[in-house]
Amino acid sequence: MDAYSKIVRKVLDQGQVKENRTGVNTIAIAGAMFEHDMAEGFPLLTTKYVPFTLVAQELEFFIKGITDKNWLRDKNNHIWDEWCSPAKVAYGHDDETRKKMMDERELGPIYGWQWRHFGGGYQAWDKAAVPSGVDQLKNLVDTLKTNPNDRRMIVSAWNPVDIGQMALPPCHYGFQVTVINGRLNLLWNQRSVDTALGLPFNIASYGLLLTLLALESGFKPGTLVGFLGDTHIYENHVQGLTQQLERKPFSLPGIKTSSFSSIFDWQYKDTGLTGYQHHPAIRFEIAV
Ligand code: THF
Repeated sequence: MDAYSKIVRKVLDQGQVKENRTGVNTIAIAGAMFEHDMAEGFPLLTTKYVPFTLVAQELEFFIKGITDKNWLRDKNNHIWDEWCSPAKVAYGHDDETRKKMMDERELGPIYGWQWRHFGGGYQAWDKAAVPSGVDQLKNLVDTLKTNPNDRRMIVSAWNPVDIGQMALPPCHYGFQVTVINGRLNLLWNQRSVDTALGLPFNIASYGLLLTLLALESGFKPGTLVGFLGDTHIYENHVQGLTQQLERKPFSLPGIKTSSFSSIFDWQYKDTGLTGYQHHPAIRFEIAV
């Protein structure tokens, strides 16, 4: 069984019912680890259709440090839409921040901001403000090229000072890169794991980031590891996942990037899949 299906199986078998802020109960386990050798293919699920373009667009949005969700919407990508409706933005924000987020369609200092401007005093609605802070991604890329044995190649999206201004505190809150025997590995940490809807995207997203970092540095793609915290299945997702587990996986697709010059100039259009065979999509309702 593939690594994703094993996690699904484990949550279904061992999960305990848990209430949470969304009002839809989950079954949850204390934690899990996802591990995949990139030499075996690109880790996109084949037991259902996963829209890779949406994943790649979101990754470009993070890499560029963009926090205006209209950048995604303009590309017909709606995965962050829920996080700018009045009811949802109300969650954890003061009146002024909420109004600004609504007016400006801002998600706040989420992933991309922290990757590129950590600690830089977020004021996205002040168009004159020049972003500052620590460019963690640039530092990581520089270290990969100059001192790849380093064990401090870490990017953190978890910034307690900024959490109150974020549309949603980061689920995957940090990642590390290591180089061992000429292979580049990426390990990510995730506090909360929506197994049906989010996890397939998270796996593909970090698999793509690993691939891009390998291209950037010249190392071979190595192992992708996810350390997963509260790993859960929403009760209204159980039936779809049970059906999905009955499907026989196809062999994994490949991934191909054209005209790569730098991860910082990379665009989602530059990367495509080769030979993506998959079962039909499964509709899962998103809990917000
Ligand atoms: N909130 C919840 N409850 N789960 C999450 O996984 C999640 N994310 C991001 C922010 N909040 C979250 C948003 N990521 C889809 C996929 C990823 C998302 C949000 C939505 C989604 O609906 N995927 C559909 C396809 C959508 C389409 O084709 O337009 C799917 O079937 O996969 C954690 O990263």
